[in-house]
Amino acid sequence: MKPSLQNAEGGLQASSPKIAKVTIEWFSGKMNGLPIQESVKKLSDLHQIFLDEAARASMDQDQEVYRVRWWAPVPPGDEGGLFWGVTTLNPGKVGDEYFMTHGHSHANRTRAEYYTPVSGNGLLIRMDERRVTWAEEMMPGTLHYLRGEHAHRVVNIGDEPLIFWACWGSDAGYDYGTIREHGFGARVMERDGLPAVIPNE
Ligand code: S6P
Ligand code: ZN
Repeated sequence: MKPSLQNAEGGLQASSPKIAKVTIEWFSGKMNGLPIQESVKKLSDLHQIFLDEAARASMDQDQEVYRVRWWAPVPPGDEGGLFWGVTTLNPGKVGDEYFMTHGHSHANRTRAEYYTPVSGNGLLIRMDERRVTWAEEMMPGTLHYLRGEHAHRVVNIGDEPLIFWACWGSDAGYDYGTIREHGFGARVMERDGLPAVIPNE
């Protein structure tokens, strides 16, 4: 017998389903409903991030590299909350280096995160606090648990946009400065037509 959603008076019970304010379209990375926030990173925002800065400076500065859309149901910094978002990272290269996110650590190194791609092909670059750096393949269906103390960056090594969902703590915060200053221990460059993870001397 199906559970009834109606109480004895014919009204809906207090626990009856409510329509969600936010819905997602899993494979396209679309988020519907308010309040969704958005950040767009163009080549102009990524100076000194790629190895060949002269190549980056010579490209169209308005070219979009990636876009992040996220739902912040609680304010940033709220202890114990969760954010849910999606990154769409376009294909492309600066010189021989594949398009990638800026990369960051969480300001609060105890706050972890999940990534899961739904479209495209990429590499997740992770670096621990001793600067030991490694890459994990990202493709639809892979699931990545990012320890709070690991810096993380995503590289698109395919020909299509790389779309991945993420869930992270509202009190994780961002430390971009360390990556901007010291970078990761490796870069992903095209060598003989294939992606190669190359130590960053
Ligand atoms: C947040 C999470 C992602 C990134 C996004 C862009 O903790 O890791 O939403 O913010 O992929 O990368 P970045 O390095 O520019 O923040
Ligand atoms: Zn993160």
